[in-house]
Amino acid sequence: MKKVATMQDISCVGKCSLTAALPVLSAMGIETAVLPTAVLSTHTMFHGFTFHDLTNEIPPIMDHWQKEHFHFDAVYTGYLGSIAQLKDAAMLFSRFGTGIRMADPCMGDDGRLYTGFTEEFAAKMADFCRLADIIVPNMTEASFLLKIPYRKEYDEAYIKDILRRLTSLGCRAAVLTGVSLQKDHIGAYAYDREKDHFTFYFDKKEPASFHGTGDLFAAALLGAIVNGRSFAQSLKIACCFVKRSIHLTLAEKDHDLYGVNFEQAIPYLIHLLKE
Ligand code: PXL
Repeated sequence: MKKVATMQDISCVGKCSLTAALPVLSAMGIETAVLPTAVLSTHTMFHGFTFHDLTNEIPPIMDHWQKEHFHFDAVYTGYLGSIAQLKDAAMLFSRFGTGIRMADPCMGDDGRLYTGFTEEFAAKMADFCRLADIIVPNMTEASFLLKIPYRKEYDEAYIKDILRRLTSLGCRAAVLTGVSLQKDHIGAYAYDREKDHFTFYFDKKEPASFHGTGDLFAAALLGAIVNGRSFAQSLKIACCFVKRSIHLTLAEKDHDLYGVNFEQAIPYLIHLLKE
């Protein structure tokens, strides 16, 4: 059985980070070890959330894992709350990153950093991305990683340039999420620096965007890769899964904005993986 270890927070309500990654990877038939970085009452888009930092727990957990000689086919980081945790994430990669190392540099959306993040953190995140094989930023995160202004309008040449610059940080491949080159289409565009090869997947845009879709995308992408799917197939699987989750959410009359209905898209995800 394939094994993945993922390091990110637990937001008790609000479907993102570990509460999204864990069910997705499990559904894809992958044993998933978790390294929780913090416990929050909700994710940070709610007002008044509680936050209990677990930074001090991370090194002893890794020490124990090492004593037990645990091995993972992939290690992957999501939302990290501090510069100290970026150092621990680097440690996770150096101690357990013999397989695939993926970093999802969660820190912003819609041109802005999430509550609690700074440009200093973004610069340190860019340093950390050097250690990964694959990074999966959205357009906002890419602009903060590269210290360039966020653009809402762009063309394909711009996306290719951004992807080349992202891999120049030191990672092998970069996947840009939330790319829209045609008004009614959205998808992901990727670049593999070693093969000097671009790949993409686009589909018709659902008429709303939601919180937590980046986390679901990253988990499904990695799950497909760990299951032996090609980079291009994995991109398609992750995009289709997220699109279906949004679609199912919008079909619910009283849906809210704090997370998508990915649970009922899980059978479809399993179907995509078997295709
Ligand atoms: O979806 C990314 C994410 C993960 N974890 C927490 C968050 C967010 C986005 O806001 O607040 C705690």
